[in-house]
Amino acid sequence: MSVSTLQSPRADAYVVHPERKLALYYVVTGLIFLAVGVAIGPAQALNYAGIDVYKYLPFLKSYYQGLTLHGVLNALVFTTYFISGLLIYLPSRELNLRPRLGFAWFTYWLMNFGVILAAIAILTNGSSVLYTFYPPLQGSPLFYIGAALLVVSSLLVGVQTLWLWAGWRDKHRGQLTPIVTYMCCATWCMWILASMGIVVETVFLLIPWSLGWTSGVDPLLSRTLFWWTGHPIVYFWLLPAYVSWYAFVPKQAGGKMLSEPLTRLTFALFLLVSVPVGLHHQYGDPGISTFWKLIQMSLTFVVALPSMITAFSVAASLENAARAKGGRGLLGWIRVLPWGEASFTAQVLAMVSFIFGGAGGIVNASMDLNQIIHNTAWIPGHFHITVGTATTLSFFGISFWLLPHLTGKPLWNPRLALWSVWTWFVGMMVFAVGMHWEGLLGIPRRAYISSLPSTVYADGARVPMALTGISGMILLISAVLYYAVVIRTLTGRQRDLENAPAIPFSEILSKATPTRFQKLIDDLGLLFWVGAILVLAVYLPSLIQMVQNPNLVKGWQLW
Ligand code: HAS
Ligand code: CU
Repeated sequence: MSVSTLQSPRADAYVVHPERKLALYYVVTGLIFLAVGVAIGPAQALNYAGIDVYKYLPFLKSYYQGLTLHGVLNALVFTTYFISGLLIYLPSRELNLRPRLGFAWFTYWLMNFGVILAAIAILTNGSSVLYTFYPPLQGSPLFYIGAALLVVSSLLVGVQTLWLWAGWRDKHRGQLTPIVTYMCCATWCMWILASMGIVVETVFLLIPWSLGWTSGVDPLLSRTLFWWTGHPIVYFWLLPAYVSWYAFVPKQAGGKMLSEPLTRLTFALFLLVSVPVGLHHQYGDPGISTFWKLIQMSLTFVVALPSMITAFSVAASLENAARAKGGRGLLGWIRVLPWGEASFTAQVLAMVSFIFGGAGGIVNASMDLNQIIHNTAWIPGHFHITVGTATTLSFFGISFWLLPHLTGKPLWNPRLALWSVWTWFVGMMVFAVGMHWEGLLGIPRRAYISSLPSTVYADGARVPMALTGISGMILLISAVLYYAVVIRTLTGRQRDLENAPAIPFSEILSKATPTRFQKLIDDLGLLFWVGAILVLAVYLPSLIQMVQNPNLVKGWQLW
């Protein structure tokens, strides 16, 4: 693969940087899918308030069709587009190298094709299998082919980014990879290792099964392969937000990234230990030995460490910025941070939500506590303050500078943008309180409870149910505000690419030097293989046992 170096003095214009357009298409397409997914959200929240609005939504055949659309579009589709655009664009700008555009656009259209197939399958009510698509629920082949294409095209974006990096390394032997590129490439390497489970599951088990080529499928084997990917996918969603928290938010706060070596160590740890932990989603599954569940539980606690490092180092970089501006006191410095800036505020509120999301994650990971909350409303409570806020609100914050940067059009109504950010944060926090609480009262997740008489589930749950319903309304308002800002920004007439906001790369307080250790963790290929060996070591014993004791079932369509 050849890469061309860009030397023009007009380094910021469209002609010189056609990859801007690519990133813009990815990001905007992702936001369009999110708009549809988010629009269904209030109906989900009202369900958990005991109010059934599904009967008024004639285009949805069931609660489960709505929930499938909501989960697939928000958690799988929006994230993959946004991340693909961002994580190929940032390294290409930092390294000043252009990706192969023909191939890059092919990948974009392949992703669209996959999503359209899956969308047809869901919209025609052929695949209300929810975003985890556990067998024996059986969707249409289009759904699984579409999902596989979505994953494969994201992998192709990753490979293109790694090619760019390899091209840079060839010309800069002995140097450490620039930090943003390092973070992006580590994320892509992690995703390549992570996605193997779902690729094997869809290609070898689910597609042949849904086409009727095999007599049945083993639910346990499929679920295990799913969670091989299903846990680390959460870091595929989180790490791009971390890229911004480490590399851009300090600059937006008026400060610097604290420590480059620590940042690199964090991402190296994620590459090593994100994947071999998926069994913490299967503590309740029979047929997997407790020994391997405990090993993966322990590794789950290890993978929380780089997030704890992140909490301290990002907070320190904010404190540093605030004190340089005259902030005083134990916590008084927080006041002088730029709370008037929507992009900054979105991301810091996303961080605050993640303090609670992360704490809940530790509860989930503890095998004994997990028994109390597994499959209850607690779980959606957990993931709306992780992927729904830590990730999504960070992406909103990023979009507030990225869209003007990519289009040359100024952000429309920054005040409204700020309102959208606060309402999203408040809405999600209230939702999380309501759902965690409902979960503790034993209300199951993914249940059409509003169709039942309230005496079945609502005793003692009135307050959390009310909170959940209210949060859905707050989030609806927030989404309207956010999309008003996005649409008016994109349709604005004024365009000045040359003076568009630059990518807010932060300066670094403590830079990494090419010591032996730093060179070692700069070798992402080596870390990838060490990570792969660890994954195989903790998964193969369970997988081999499942393959040797197949328990095939035919498909069910319960909707
Ligand atoms: Fe999770 C279930 C465990 C993180 C998403 N998780 C889910 C599901 C989703 C999800 C979608 O062990 C549901 C899947 C399904 O449908 O069944 N999760 C964890 C653990 C972590 C964790 C240990 N989860 C995430 C992230 C997600 C996510 C991130 C999305 C992006 N999760 C579980 C488990 C289950 C689970 C079990 C299965 C439960 C079951 O029974 O089904 C850890 O990675 C968390 C570590 C995080 C921290 C917090 C660090 C805090 C930071 C913020 C700092 C704040 C600052 C602000 C700097 C230790 C970095 C300062 C403020 C100023 C004002 C200055
Ligand atoms: Cu997990």
